[in-house]
Amino acid sequence: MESEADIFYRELPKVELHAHLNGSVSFQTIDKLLRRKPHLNIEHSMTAIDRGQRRTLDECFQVFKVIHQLVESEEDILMVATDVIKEFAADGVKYLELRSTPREEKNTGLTKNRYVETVLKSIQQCKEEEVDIDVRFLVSIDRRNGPQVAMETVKLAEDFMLSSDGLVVGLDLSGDPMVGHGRDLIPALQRAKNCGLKMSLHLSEVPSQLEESDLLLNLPPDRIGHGTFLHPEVGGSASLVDKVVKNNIPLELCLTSNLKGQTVPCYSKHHFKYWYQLGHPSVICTDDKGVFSTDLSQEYQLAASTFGLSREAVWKLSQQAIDYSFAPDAMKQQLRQKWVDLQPQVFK
Ligand code: 6MZ
Repeated sequence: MESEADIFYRELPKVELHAHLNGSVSFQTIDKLLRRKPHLNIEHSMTAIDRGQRRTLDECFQVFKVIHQLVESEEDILMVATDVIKEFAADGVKYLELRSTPREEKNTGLTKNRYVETVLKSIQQCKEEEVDIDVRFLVSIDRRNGPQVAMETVKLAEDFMLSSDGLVVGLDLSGDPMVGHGRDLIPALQRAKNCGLKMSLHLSEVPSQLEESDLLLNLPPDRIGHGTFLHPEVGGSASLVDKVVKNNIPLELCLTSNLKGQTVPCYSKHHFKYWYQLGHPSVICTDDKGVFSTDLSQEYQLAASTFGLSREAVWKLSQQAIDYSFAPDAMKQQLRQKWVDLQPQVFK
């Protein structure tokens, strides 16, 4: 049964800015995919990390490979994206920025173009069904695939930014942080910036990436994913922090993901504390709600209980996230109004 606190966090209107599509697939949707593809011999334990379990980040990336085997046709993508959007809406998320890496699948004839079109179709269908959520899309570059694919991905994102009626707003740089070097991706990212794509970059998700983070911060990005090892207390540097602060770059922080992926030792040592105490723009996000068996309400509740945040402080966090989104100004205004309208009900 839901406690009074559970209800508060679910009813709290929320903004999700860091959600990878294939990492967000729920247990229920995985079930439907498994039934479609019994020949793959995949089990639930291979697609999610349960409560209390932890894996190395490397093992987390193996999980994505398994999910990719299950999601390989337009039909799969449409179902997965639609389910994910509706689940976020049911969790009280009013604005969602979904991100995903366009994939080509020889087996099913899927192309990268069709991949993006299919995600956009699911966003449009949810809108037509009046699901209570606004969704925008970020095209992901998987750093593993190198500079040439990164440049192609930027061009793809650029085309869709111009033709998707505002649904594609930007670019994400993600993928296994141990593979490749950000230096090689600078030309592609610079091009993205020049053509007006908003940019969220995974930065310092693992230790010892000071040089790469410094280079990427010079772009500068519009938001940072994780930034776990940027600050000096964990081997980062004052000059990196300085760049983030001077450029006022919001951080997307994902507590459970970092704990389960073992890049932070425990919740109380999560870098949320450092940045929050600094008064720096920080947004609570899920990263991969399916893989890490969580949702955004739980993440807010976890941040509040770990760091002693009052309900008013939690409200402020969720409200400020609107400012850090890549939504157009008119939509930000509508969202702010929604928060005003919902406040009496949430604090009843
Ligand atoms: C870096 C991550 C990630 O794109 O197929 N991804 N990249 N760090 C993380 N922290 C755990 N979690 C997910 O969704 C899955 C892909 O998102 C990226 C990886 O590239 C992964 O393959 P899509 O929808």
